[in-house]
Amino acid sequence: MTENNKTDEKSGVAGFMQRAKQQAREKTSETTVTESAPFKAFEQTAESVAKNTMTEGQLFDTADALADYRLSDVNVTDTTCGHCAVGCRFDLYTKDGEVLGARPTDPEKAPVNGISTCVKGKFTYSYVDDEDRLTEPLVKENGEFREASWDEALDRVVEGLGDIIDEYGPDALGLIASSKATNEDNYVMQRFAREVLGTNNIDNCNRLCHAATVEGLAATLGFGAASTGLEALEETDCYLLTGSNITEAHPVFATRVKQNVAEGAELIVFDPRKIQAAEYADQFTRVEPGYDTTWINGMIRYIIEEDLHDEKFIEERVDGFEKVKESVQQFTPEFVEKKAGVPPEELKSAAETIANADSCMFGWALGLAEHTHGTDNIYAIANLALITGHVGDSKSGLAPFRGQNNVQGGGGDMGPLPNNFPGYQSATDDENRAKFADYWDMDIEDMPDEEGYRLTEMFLAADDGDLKGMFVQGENPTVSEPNIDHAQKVLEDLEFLAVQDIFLTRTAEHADVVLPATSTVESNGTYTSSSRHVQLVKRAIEPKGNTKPDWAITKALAQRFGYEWEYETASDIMNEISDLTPIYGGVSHERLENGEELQWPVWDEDHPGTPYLYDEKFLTDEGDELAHMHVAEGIDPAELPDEQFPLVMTTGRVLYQYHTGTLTFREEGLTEGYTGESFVEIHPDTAAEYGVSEGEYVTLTSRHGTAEMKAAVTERPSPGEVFTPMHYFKGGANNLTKEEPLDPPSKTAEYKVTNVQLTAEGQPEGERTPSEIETERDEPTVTTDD
Ligand SMILES: Nc1nc2c(c(=O)[nH]1)N[C@H]1C(S)=C(S)[C@@H](COP(=O)(O)OP(=O)(O)OC[C@H]3O[C@@H](n4cnc5c(=O)[nH]c(N)nc54)[C@H](O)[C@@H]3O)O[C@H]1N2
Ligand SMILES: Nc1nc2c(c(=O)[nH]1)N[C@H]1C(S)=C(S)[C@@H](COP(=O)(O)OP(=O)(O)OC[C@H]3O[C@@H](n4cnc5c(=O)[nH]c(N)nc54)[C@H](O)[C@@H]3O)O[C@H]1N2
Ligand code: SF4
Ligand SMILES: [Mo]
Repeated sequence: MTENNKTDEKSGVAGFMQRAKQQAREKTSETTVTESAPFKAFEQTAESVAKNTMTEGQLFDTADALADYRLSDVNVTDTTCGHCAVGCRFDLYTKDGEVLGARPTDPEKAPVNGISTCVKGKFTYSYVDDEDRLTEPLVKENGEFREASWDEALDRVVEGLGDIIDEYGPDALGLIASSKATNEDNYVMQRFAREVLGTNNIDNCNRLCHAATVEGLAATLGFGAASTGLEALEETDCYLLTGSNITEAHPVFATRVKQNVAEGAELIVFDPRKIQAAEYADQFTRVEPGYDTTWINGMIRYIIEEDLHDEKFIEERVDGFEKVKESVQQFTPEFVEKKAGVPPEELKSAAETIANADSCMFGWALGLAEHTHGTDNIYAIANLALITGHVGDSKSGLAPFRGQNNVQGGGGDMGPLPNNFPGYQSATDDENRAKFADYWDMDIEDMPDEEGYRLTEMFLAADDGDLKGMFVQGENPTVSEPNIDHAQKVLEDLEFLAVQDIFLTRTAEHADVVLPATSTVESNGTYTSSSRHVQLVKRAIEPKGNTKPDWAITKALAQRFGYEWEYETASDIMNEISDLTPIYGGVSHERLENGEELQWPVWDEDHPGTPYLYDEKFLTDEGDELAHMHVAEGIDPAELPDEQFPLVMTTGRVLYQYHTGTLTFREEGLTEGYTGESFVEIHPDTAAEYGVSEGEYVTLTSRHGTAEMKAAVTERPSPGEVFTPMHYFKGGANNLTKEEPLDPPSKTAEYKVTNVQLTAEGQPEGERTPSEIETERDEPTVTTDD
C-alpha cells in the first residue's frame, strides 16, 4: 500500500533527489569535452550526502539550497530494490506518477542494507517513465508491429502456442520466466507451463548465472542457496572472496565486508583481475581464469597434509572425506602454480588463514559458476568449507552472491525450472506430481513427467528443429545468451515467439506478439534476496499506459486456454505458494506487512524463519543429515589458448550498467558520462606487445565470432588476459562467447573463458579514454543516509 504523505516544502528529500538528477542533466548540456563531467556531478552530489552523513535537517537544507522545487503530495512507499539480489529496502519517493528517488529511512524495514543503498537503487528510475516504455500490446503484421487490444494480443498468443501444441506437442514449446519479476509472477508462470501447456520446458536466467552453485550446494549441503545470513557477512573473522567483483556487482555487501575488515577481519581475494576489493584485502592472489578447482583442491590438499582440517566436524557431519582426500593428491603446490598461476607461498598462507580462523565466510559469484566445470568449482569450495568446519554456525558458511533482484526466489524457489516444482521438489517424482495435480485439480496423467530443456539447451534444441515456439518473459537473450549470433538466428527462425517485457528489447523485435508488463515500481509481490530474505515489493505508482502485472497477464492467458484461476491479488498467490512449498510454508504477505523478517525455510505460520542453515543437520536428498562431499574433477576449461587465439578473455559487469542495459542505458547521468559503449581492459604489457594504445578501437576475434571495441589499458587484468563487460550488443562480449559445451550438471555456458586474438584498429580523435572511465569506477559508490 502506498502511504500518501502530505509533505511540506521542508521535507525535501524528494526535491533533493530531483535536483541531483537535474543538476547532472544540466551539466550534460554544458559539457562538450569531457563526457565524464555529468556523471561526476551526479555522483558527487550523491556522495556528498554520504560523506557528510548528513542529518535529516541538513539534507533538507541541501534540498532547499539546490532548488526551490515545490513539494506537495509526495508519496512514500517502502519497497524492495528491483536491480540486484542484495535485497536493499528503502522508501521510494514518487510524485504525480514519477519516481523521484529512494532513501532508506527505517533500518527495521531494511534488514540487509540498513541505511545504505547504491547508485542504482537510489537514482536509477528514469526508465520507468522513458518514452520507449511499452504501454500497449503489440502484434506483428507484415513484418511490422502495430498496437493491439489486450484481447487481440492474448488471442494471438493462445493461437500461436496452441498451434504448436497441436502440431508438435507441448514439448516443442520453451518458456523463459523472469528473475526480474516477483515470486508470485514466477509461481504462476511455472503453473502455466505445467498445467496449461503441459510441459516442463521452463527455465530462467539462473541457468546463465548461478545454476552450478545451486546444483553443487544442493548436492553437497541440501539447498541451492546461501547457508549464511547477515551475521557472517558482517561479523566473520575471515573471508575467502573469489570470482565476485563485489564492489561493482553487490555494492552494499561490499561496504559490509569493508567495514568488518577495517575492524580486523581477514580478507583473502582470489581473482584473475585486480578488482577494487583486492585493494583492501590482506591477501590478493591472481588466478588464471578457469582453474579454480585446481587452486581450491590445492588448498584442501595442503590443509589435510598439515593437519589443519577439523577432524571432529568431518567425523560427525560429513560423508565422502576419504575420497576427496585421495582425489586432491595430484594438486601439489607445484601443479597449482603451473596450472592456476598461484605461487606456493600464497596458496599456503591463504590455506592457513582459513583453517586457523574461528569463523570464515566463503563468498563467490560467477567467476566460479560460469564455467564448463562450474559445478565442480562449487563442489571444491564447499569441500574446503566442510574440511575446515566453517559451515553451520552463525558467522561461517557458503555465501554465493546471487544476481538478479529475484533470481533466488523467482529464478529458483518458485520452480520455473525444468526439473523442479516450487521449493526444489522434484518435478519427475510421482508423489510431487500427484500433490500438485491434486491441488490444481488436474488429471495426474496430464502432469508432465520428464525433465525439460535448460535455457541454453532450448536454443540448441530449436537449432535442431525440436523446439518451435517460445514465450519469453523479462529476459533479453539476444544480448545475454552465449554466442548471440546463434541466439538471434534461433529467435528469428521460430514459428512463434511471444515476449512479455517492459521495453521493446532486441529480443522482442523478433516476436510475433509483445505483451507490456508493469515494472518493479508498479508491481505488488515479493522478491527473495541472496540471504534468503523474502521481502515485500509494493506498487509505488500506477501502472503506465495499458500495462499489467506479469501474473495477471499469465492468468488472463490461462483463462483463454480454459483455466479459471482464482487469484485476485499477489497475496492470494503467496497463499497457494505456502500451501505447496514447505520452505515457504509460513510466508504470507500479512506477516511481512507486520514487519516480520522472514528468511526461508519458514516451515509454518509460527516458524520465525532461518537466519543461517545447517546448524544441526544437513538436508540433502540422502536423508542422513550429513553433508555429502563430491569430488571436483574438472581441471582445464573447455577452450585453451593457441597461436591463433592466444589471449584469454573473461567477461562480467560494471557498476553503473545492468545487464543488457534496458534499464540503465536510459539513465543520462550514467551512460553519457560513463560506459556508453563496449570496451576491453588490456594489461599495459599486452597493449605494448600488440601495439595498442589507450582509447584505440581493437578487434577481438574468437573461435566463435568477432567484435570491435575500445581499448582500456590498465593493470586490472594480467598480461595475456583481457576483460570485456557483458552489457553491450554492438561490440559486446557475447559476440565472442560460445553456446557449447555446457557444464554437464548445470548446463551453464563458459562465459568466463574465451580465447581471442586482438588486432588494433587505430585511434579516434578527441574521445574520452576508457582508463578515465576506470578511475571513476573506483570511486566510492554506496551512499549511507542518516
Ligand atoms: N552493476 C551491476 N550489478 C549486478 C549486475 C549487473 O549487471 N550490473 N548483475 C547481477 C547479476 S545477475 C549477477 S549474476 C551478479 C554477478 O556478480 P559477479 O559475479 O560478482 O559479477 P561479474 O562482473 O560477472 O564478476 C565476476 C568476477 O569473477 C572474476 N573471474 C572471471 N573469471 C574467473 C575465474 O575463472 N575464476 C575466478 N575465481 N574468478 C573469475 C572476474 O574478474 C570478476 O571479478 O551481479 C549482479 N549485480
Ligand atoms: N558474457 C557474459 N554474458 C552473460 C553473463 C556474463 O557474466 N558474461 N551473465 C549472465 C547472467 S548472470 C545473467 S543473470 C544474464 C542476464 O541476462 P538477461 O536476464 O537477459 O538480462 P536483463 O537485461 O536483466 O533482462 C531482463 C529483461 O527483463 C525486462 N524487465 C525488467 N523488469 C521486468 C518486469 O517486471 N517484468 C517483465 N516482464 N520484464 C521486465 C528488462 O527490460 C529486460 O529486457 O546474462 C548472462 N550473460
Ligand atoms: S546493492 Fe544497489 S542495486 Fe543492489 S539491491 Fe542494493 S541498492 Fe539495489
Ligand atoms: Mo545473473
